[in-house]
Amino acid sequence: MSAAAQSVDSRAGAEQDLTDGFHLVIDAIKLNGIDTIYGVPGIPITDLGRMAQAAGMRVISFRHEQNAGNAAAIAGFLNRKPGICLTVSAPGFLNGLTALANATTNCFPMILISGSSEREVVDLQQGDYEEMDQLAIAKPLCKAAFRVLHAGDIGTGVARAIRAAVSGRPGGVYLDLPAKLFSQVMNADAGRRSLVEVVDAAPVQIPAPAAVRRALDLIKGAKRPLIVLGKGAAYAQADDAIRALVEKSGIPFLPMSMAKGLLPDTHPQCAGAARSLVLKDADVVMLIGARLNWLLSHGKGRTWGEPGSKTFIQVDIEPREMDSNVAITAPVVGDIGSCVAALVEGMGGSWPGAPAEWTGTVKAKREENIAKMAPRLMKNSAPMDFHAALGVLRTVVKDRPDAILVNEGANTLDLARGVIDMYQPRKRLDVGTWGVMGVGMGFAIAAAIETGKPVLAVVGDSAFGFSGMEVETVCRYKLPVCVVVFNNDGIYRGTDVNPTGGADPATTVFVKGSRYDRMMEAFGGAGVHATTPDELRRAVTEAMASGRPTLVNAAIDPAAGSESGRIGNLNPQSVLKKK
Ligand SMILES: Cc1ncc(C[n+]2csc(CCOP(=O)(O)OP(=O)(O)O)c2C)c(N)n1
Ligand SMILES: [Mg+2]
Repeated sequence: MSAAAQSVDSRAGAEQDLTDGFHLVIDAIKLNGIDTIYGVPGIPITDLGRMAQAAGMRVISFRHEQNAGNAAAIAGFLNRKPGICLTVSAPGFLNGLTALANATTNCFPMILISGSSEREVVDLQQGDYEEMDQLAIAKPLCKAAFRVLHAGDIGTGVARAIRAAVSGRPGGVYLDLPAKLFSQVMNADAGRRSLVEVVDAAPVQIPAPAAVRRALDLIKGAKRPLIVLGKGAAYAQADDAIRALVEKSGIPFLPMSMAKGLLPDTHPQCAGAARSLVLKDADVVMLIGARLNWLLSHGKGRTWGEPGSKTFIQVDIEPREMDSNVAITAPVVGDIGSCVAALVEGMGGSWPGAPAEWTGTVKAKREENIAKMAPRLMKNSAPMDFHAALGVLRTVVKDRPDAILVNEGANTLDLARGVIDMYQPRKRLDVGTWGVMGVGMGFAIAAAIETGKPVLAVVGDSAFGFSGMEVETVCRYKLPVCVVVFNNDGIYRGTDVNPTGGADPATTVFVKGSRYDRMMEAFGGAGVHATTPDELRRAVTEAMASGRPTLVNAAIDPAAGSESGRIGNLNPQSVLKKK
């Protein structure tokens, strides 16, 4: 305890003149407009959660910290405000850490607040209850990490965490609050004055006019221009400016997974269904809030056609993103909203549209691919394959464009991404940059809490297993979440066999014919076992209309999936296996 706090403590008078660490943490968070905490209770933060609830915050208790962390992360993405995850020390902290690292990788603003043990004991490694040097462990996995030792510094700690999470490229922040901090007492007035209301937490960053002109000159000279919209463009909430840029330029656009819906997938300029063609043949590519990571084959290789055939423009808030994989000819550094607005303004009143020959080619390819897929989506077969089941969900989302779609799995993810059209921004939440399993229920719960809209979670049976216990949380908070488990008896498919012929099942298969629907029933929600597209349609339509927690066990042909969905090529191959 600081000397100042101690002296206040010793002359402690009427109780109402005092505050403590518990209340200062809550006051600091509330002062900054954050009204929800996702977490798991326990020593030393049980009372913090109770007091936060008593103070009018929503405190959503999960069954595992990783799911609470994923909820906080996606709340951050949806709101452009850091989502907060609250955990206990050591094991709870570590459980939350995967979500914090995933948030940082995906540029979602979140703050993981963990209680921690006695500094003096931890640092001498004397074996405290849940002993761990959490700050040191968190540091390399997040954007910034802070520890607060004195109650009077809580306001500063929370302010720094908020700024670090949302300014520049957003990311995860760790805030370490040792147990002793919570009961530290100080004068209430001084406490109030110590809090910081963060002004302009994510300041705009205006791009240099020369950078904007350089980019526009490239676009003007392009024969086959392409705009790639990334998750950063969705995060920016600059939807009108982005639409203006796309429509004024007439350039085909390709949305990355979580940018789907920024403009509707049915927009005449959407090149989603002609992805291979546009990546291969475009000559000038403008990336907006999209990184040239593995998801875009690093901007090179076969996907991108002839070597040297591309010129890149990149719009990003992070200057160091430029040239990370290939040379960026026209970097435009600034926040997406400011950059896109500057580009639109720079185009003036008489911008020539994209060359008609190119837009015509893209349109023809797109229509050809959509027509090819159509019959597969209408098959009324049992057992269902992925396309038959997804054809149903595609119409459900079309009827409820305001609903939020959460998606994870391998085939379940890759095929849903292609089949289910999105119509509104930030309605598709998925495994993101890491392709991580286990985000499903955390994302679904936060999406329901933060938006009040119905949520449709389309998840593989393996993916679901990583966070499935949270269906209890869905039921407890009575959330409008409909989970559809694509149950193909395993990871990628359910038909693998143990090569030895032994009694153990193959490594990728689960209990055959499992009834995940009964998990939801166990907690009072609705469970439906659907074996045909018609049964699936009925169940999901009813769930979306009623808002009742529902789990549909969609029985998918165990033979239907392919290894690793669409990214089987990333599996290393054994030379020996091929002998
Ligand atoms: C945390 C984590 N662990 C493991 C993996 C590897 N992995 C990728 S997809 C997947 C599950 C795929 O099976 P399922 O969800 O049933 O989808 P399906 O292809 O069967 O539709 C796994 C375990 C991962 N991506 N993330
Ligand atoms: Mg599966």
